[in-house]
Amino acid sequence: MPQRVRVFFHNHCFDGSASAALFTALYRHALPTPDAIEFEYRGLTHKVADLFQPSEFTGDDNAIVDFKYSPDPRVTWWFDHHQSAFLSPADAEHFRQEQSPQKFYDASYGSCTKFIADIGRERFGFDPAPLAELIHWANIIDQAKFPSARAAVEAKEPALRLTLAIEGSTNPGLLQRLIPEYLTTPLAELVEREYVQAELRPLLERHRNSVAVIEKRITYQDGVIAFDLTDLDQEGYNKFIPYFLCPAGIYSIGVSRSQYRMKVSVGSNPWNIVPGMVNLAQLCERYGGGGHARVGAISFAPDDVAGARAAAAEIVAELRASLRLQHSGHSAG
Ligand SMILES: [Mn+2]
Repeated sequence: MPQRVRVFFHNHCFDGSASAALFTALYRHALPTPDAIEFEYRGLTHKVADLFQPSEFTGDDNAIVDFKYSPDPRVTWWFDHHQSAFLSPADAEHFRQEQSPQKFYDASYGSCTKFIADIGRERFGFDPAPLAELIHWANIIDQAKFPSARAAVEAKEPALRLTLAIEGSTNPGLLQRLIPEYLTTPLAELVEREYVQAELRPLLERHRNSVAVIEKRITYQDGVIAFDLTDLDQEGYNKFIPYFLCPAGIYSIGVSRSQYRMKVSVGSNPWNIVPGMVNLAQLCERYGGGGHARVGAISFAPDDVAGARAAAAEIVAELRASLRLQHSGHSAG
């Protein structure tokens, strides 16, 4: 009877899929068996409740990679690097108590793929060198460490094309094919395969269209980029587009519409950091939103275009004023 291994991974994520591939290679190395091993890949998505369907843990081994911890005893392997890896303090305690030699957590890693590679080498004598390309790109993509906004938006590198397909595709068959092929095929060759190109063509067209639309709408003044897409269906545009179109921009504020909300996105240009940047999480919290220091967002009801626009206008004015203060040397520090 073949050994059945179920690998649960962070869906729609390059690092999640690369982690599933690294784990597959590590498992084959760590548990060599004369029997065939069948790997099954299941993508997991963040949502409000019921992250895991316990009925899904049906493998002889069940592994979770690049995703939250589950205390379910049927889960036999776990790797994660997210800040918020545990759904509850009880889960964190469960992980500490169990001290499993097959469950690993380190939030200092930029990608779970690199984490699995390093643990594999240190603990299991696994050689990740043949997968160096995959590890390299997972590390860049998961930390958004692109050399420029142009590189991020033009997505010419095979790994960035694959990311566009992985993040945008709704076809679960895509990653079920890609993950095992990562182990045998260079990314430049993978991206040219017809099943990848079929996903990529419409997504690339949508991506180019959103660059063109944002270019028409964009205004720039005093370091701040602003645009309004509330009359369009432009959900999920690439967040680096404003800085590609306007590299001098320090902050960008976009108002856009999705099925469930009006959204004000407040971001800063990773390639144009200035001293004394405003904390965007705190700024967004004042409007009931949140985020990180460098990028935040605020949600409004789907019909509250006026509220979203008013908040965006206030934020644009406040951020412009903060930069003018700095220029005139009266920074409050
Ligand atoms: Mn990750």
